Amino acid sequence: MSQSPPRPSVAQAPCAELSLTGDLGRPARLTVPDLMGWPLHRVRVAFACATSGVQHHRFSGPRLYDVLADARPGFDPARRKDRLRFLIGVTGTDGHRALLTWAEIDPDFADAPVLLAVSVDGAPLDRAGPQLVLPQDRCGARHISGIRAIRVDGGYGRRP
Ligand SMILES: Nc1nc2c(c(=O)[nH]1)N[C@H]1C(S)=C(S)[C@@H](COP(=O)(O)O)O[C@H]1N2
Ligand SMILES: [Mo]
Repeated sequence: MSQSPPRPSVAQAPCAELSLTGDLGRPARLTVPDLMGWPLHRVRVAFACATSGVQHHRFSGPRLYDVLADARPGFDPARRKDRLRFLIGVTGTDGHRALLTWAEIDPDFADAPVLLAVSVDGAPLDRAGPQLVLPQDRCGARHISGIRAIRVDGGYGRRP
């Protein structure tokens, strides 16, 4: 009688970690299991790629806004104008990078339903790392996979 092969242990399948840094009261290192602690949203997305045509995917994950707001960005939450100078830089493990503005995801402004996906098409992203999902984008280029860093930068308000 043959034995079934051992299941991969947690040690053999480490979770990717993303660093959340910048002008934040509570910077953090977050894994996909950590991200599952926020309310999860599901979305079906179609985006056009310049090289491979239209792609369809299902994603689930917390809203980027919820995760970043809990990291306490360095603005006065009562003053809406104070938020407008904040940028959000998102970087993948391969160095692919894009910027969002705070106002793009803020419910008082554009309120874009941007997600930090913890799964794609039903497959968990624990090992690959979370993926940025922007249902409002026609092009796929900002759907950054394998996110390794998010930096929130309010420095644009300083005088040159
Ligand atoms: N990390 C990373 N994410 C990336 C890219 C990349 O080069 N690196 N390319 C983007 C582009 S141009 C597209 S169209 C989509 C493609 O996603 P898909 O392979 O799931 O269809 O991924 C996006 N995310
Ligand atoms: Mo693309």
